[in-house]
This record gives sequence, C-alpha cells and structure tokens, in this order.
Amino acid sequence: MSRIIGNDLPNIPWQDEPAGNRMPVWRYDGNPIIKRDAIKTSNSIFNSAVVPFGKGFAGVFRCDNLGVSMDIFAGFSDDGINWKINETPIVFEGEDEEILKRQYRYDPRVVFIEDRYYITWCNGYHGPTIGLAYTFDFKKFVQLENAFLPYNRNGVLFPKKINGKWAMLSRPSDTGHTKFGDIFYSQSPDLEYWGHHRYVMGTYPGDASAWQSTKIGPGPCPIETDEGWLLIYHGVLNTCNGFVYRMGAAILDKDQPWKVKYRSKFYILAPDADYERNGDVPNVTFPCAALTDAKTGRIAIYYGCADTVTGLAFTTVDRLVDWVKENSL
Ligand code: BMA
Repeated sequence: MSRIIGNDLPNIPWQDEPAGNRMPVWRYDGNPIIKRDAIKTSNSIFNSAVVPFGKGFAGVFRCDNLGVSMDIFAGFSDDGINWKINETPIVFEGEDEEILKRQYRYDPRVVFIEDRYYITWCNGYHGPTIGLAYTFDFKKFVQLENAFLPYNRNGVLFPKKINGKWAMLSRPSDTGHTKFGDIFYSQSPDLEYWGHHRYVMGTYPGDASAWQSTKIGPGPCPIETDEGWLLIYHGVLNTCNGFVYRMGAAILDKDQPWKVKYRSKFYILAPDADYERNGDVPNVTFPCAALTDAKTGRIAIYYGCADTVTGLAFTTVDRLVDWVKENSL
C-alpha cells in the first residue's frame, strides 16, 4: 500500500474503475469535460491546470482563440467537472514592463505552495521559456521573472521547498516542434535565480519503451508519496504520421528528486478515445494537473486531448505506484 502525503480532498471528482479494466488509469465517462467552444472566442481549450480553491476548484486554462493565438484564462468550478472559464485572458501585474509584454502563453501548471497559488506556463520571450506568477484569489495575478533563458517548456514546480530551495522540473527545447527533450531539475533560493541544475531523465533509447523515445516532459506538479515524488509525464514517439503523445509515470527520490527510483516501461494512458485521436493535433494526451485525496489515495488527472478539448481520468496512488514498480525500466 502506498500513501499520498498531502491534504484530504473529499470532493475530488471520481468514478470507480470500470469492471475488467486492464490499465492503471481510466477515463471519466463524460469526457471531454471542456469542449473546444466553451467560451465565445475559443478555437480549442486543452493542456490546462486545476487546483482545490475555496469550497470548490479554480484553474488556469489554455484557450487558443479563433485566430489560433495562445493565451491563459482563469476559471472556476464547484465540482471539478463543470467549469466556468472567464471570457478574457489573465492580465498580469508586475514590476518590470519588459517581462509583462505578451508574446504568447500556453500549457499552464498551478500549485499551492505555503500561502498562495503559483502558476508556471510556457511564455513567449523571443522563443518559449518558463513564465512564473502567483495569485491568492485567481483575480489578481502578479508575474515574476521568467525562470530560464529560452528555449524551455513544461516548467513544473514542486509543491514545497526541498532542502530549503524552491524546486522546478523543466524540459529545455528549441523554437519549434522540438525533436528532442529530457527532464531537468533546477533550484532557487528566491524564485528568481535558478541554478544547481540536475539531469533527471531523458528519452528511452531502446525499443523496450518506444513510446518515450523522441522526447519527454513533466506533466502535473509532482505528487508527494511515502515512496518519493510521483511524477506523471508525457512521452512522445515520432511516427510516419507525426508525434504521438502518451502518459507515463515515475517515482523520484524524496530528497534528491533528480534521482529516478522507478520509471515505467509501459505507458499509463495513450490516445485511444475519439477525442484523443481526432482534433487539431491528432493522437495527443497531455497531462497538466492532478488533484489528490490523501485519505483515499484517489488521483484525478486533467489532460489535453488532441490539442482541442480537456479530458479527466482517474487512478489511485496504489495502482500507479504498483504499475511503475512492476514495469520498471
Ligand atoms: C507541444 C506543445 C503542447 C502540445 C503538443 C502537441 O510542443 O505545443 O502544447 O500539446 O506539442 O501538439
């Protein structure tokens, strides 16, 4: 039995595992929970992040508009399933006009640390890099310095300081549809200056785990468990029809998270449903958030589907940790 270290969340969205299910993650039967046209101006709403907030939930959503311009929007929900997303993008405040200039924003993550919610996203600054901001109420957002130089994507904060430092996973990249990608760990004393970078894990070169042979990137903020940090991530295979994005899981050392204890050879979820196979970018399942309930071990994963809509899937800490250990590379 594995245990989540964290808060209870009695109102976590949930459906029991269907009978005869063979995979460790199963889909919500009302998927997709957010349709492409959920706000007036959206072409697509996907790769988005949610957290418990007040008596319900809040989130930051990637809405590409009808010009296919990428930006992030706040949204709210009572049950984590039915969402009301603002019609206008987040407007950031901050100390430096240079940093507040918007080029594009996409693929947000959100995490509560100490006293507030932190948001990271892929922020256009002469190429993609990691934007960073905080909010207390999902109304006022204060933008901090970009964490890294371009080019980088998938910046994901840990939910607490580790060895007295803020900790972030990221995936250095290029300006385009990157053909490579390994996960690194970076540390900061103040959320502004990042260093002490450590290699965590890369693509798997062999045929044994081809689904993650082209690039990988961290998904939801890591989940603390008694086994270490449970990381759900995406892995990509380059095929004759283009990239295919699947989900995997790994367990990182509690105190030195750049050390990988286990990493699953088999994926945990892959594009299979119609809304994952068909959309603006076919064959993409891209996890960006996970809600957890420490009491029951339940995990609800939010993921982008075919770069078009948002899906919800379920697992438990036991199912995932067992799967990763039993199929460890
Ligand atoms: C990545 C990002 C993601 C997207 C994925 C698949 O490079 O743009 O937002 O989901 O490609 O298109």
